[in-house]
Amino acid sequence: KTLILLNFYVLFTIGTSLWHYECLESYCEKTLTTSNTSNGLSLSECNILCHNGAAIWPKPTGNVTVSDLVEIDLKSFTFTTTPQTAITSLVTEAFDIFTKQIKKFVSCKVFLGKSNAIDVASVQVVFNILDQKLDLMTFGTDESYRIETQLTNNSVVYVNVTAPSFFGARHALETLSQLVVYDDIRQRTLFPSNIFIVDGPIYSWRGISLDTSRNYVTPKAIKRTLRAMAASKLNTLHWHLTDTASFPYVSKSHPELSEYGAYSPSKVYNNDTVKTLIEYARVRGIRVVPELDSPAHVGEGWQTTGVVTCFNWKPWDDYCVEPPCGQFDPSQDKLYDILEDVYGDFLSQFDPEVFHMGGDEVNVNCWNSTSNLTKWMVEEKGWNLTKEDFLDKLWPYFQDEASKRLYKAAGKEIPIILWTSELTFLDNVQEILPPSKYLLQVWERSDDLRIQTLLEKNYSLILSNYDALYLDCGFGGWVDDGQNWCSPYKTWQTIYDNKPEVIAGNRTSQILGGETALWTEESGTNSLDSRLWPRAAAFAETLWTSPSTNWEQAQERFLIHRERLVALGIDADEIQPEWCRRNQH
Ligand code: CP6
Repeated sequence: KTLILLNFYVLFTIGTSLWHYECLESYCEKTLTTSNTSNGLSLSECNILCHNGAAIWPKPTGNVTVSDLVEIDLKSFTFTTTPQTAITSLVTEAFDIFTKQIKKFVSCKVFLGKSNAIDVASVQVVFNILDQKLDLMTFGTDESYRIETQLTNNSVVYVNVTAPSFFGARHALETLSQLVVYDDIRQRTLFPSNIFIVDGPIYSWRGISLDTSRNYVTPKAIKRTLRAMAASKLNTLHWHLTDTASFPYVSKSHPELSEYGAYSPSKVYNNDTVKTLIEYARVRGIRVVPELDSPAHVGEGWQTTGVVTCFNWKPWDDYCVEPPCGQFDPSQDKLYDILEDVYGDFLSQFDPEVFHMGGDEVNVNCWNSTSNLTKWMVEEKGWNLTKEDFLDKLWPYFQDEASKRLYKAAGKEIPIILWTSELTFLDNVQEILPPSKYLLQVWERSDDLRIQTLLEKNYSLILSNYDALYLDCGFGGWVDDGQNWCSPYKTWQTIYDNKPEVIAGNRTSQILGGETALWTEESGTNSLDSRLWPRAAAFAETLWTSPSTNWEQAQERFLIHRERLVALGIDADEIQPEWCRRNQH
């Protein structure tokens, strides 16, 4: 009897602790203190502003006033801008995206307490974009904007958007799209006629790193990601295009790389596809930064070139961190000729202001087991076959030769990004990788003291610390021992609270920004949306706003933003029962 009772007790307590669910709290009153309530809003109007109109994601960094809802005609949005300038077509396209987007966003059950008969107003957006030429996101691009409205005799709402660049102006459109409200009890669209918003990002590099080598990701899925990025004001897609497992990029000069290296003739990114994706990104304020990872993380595709060693060697854990193994043989002169060609293909297609050369996870034993390479090291170079000489001499030799060819292909010294590695943690790293020429992307844990050392050595950093920002973890078990290789699942709360200021202390100015990363050993087209979203949007606010508060103060808005992503056709993951949102109104 005691046993049975104990059993019941255990089952009951486990059951309640696992399944007891509390809806996330409303913070309406807190929001309204920053809104102008002079027109005497009723409680249900408060809910509208709180849950829709004032739920801007990411939260603006400057002053926000949003009030005085009027009924508007959703089809009446028009815009004016200085005519016939270089960026007119960009503005037109961005506005087109905006008008389609607001139709998708305005759907929520709301009840407007007051029933004032107000005229149906039209909305006229006036753009004042200071730099009329800038049509590419760069390091220095000012993405700030300012929105001010004027209501003329209840029939036209003028929305003045002032921005230093097109990229700020398009962010203003994202913000405006989040202010449209649909009262689906009286079936009318509402819009705040009194808006004053000053906003701009704290960190300039706000990205997602996407691996399309371990599993192919369809261009359609990448477009969904770009839409979600734009809605969250993320501005950088770091495209980890190739790795040991596959080479899906169709190189103009070396088409054999994808012929041998793609998973199938259809699982490639040809020139047209890449061009379309880059343009799709650009009008949404997103730069695409390509990565050609080497000297490790190469293999499939390079079969006919003879410049890769250790390819698919076994046992793999003697020669690399994950199968299949593969690494460039730096002693091969023709390696650098091929690299120059392929870098040229990437550069002419992507026209990036910075190039990602990867550089992660080199295995010294792979090089040490390659006899023609060790012979060359000893006989031609007079180096020793010690770990020091592999790290201190051979690897820098490769990096030097490869970067010279990159510069040659670019016609200038283009800045380079490298992942942190044993190379970047050498004592004399500044001589090998001058901080004026190299940016480092950190994937170590946020509490790794070597990050401080890099900061002291004056490197500018992009944060992708794996303890918060690696989103690849699925159900595990892709290795034959059944081990789950990805690090544990990161909650959006962990991601939101991953503050660059805490990591960098008084050297925050050296943090360019950060990227959540999606490695695709156990993800790909089918899981892309739910791995990335809404979690990548959590980090978008951390980077844009640099919030002084933690996730608890953001959760209400975050839930609403998740619904916007769903409205944009993104299969963002669920994070609470739908019941909770319905009962907030
Ligand atoms: N592939 C490449 C990977 C990883 C890295 N580079 C990786 C390492 C550790 C974890 C997850 C992914 N799969 N090219 C590291 C930068 Cl936990």
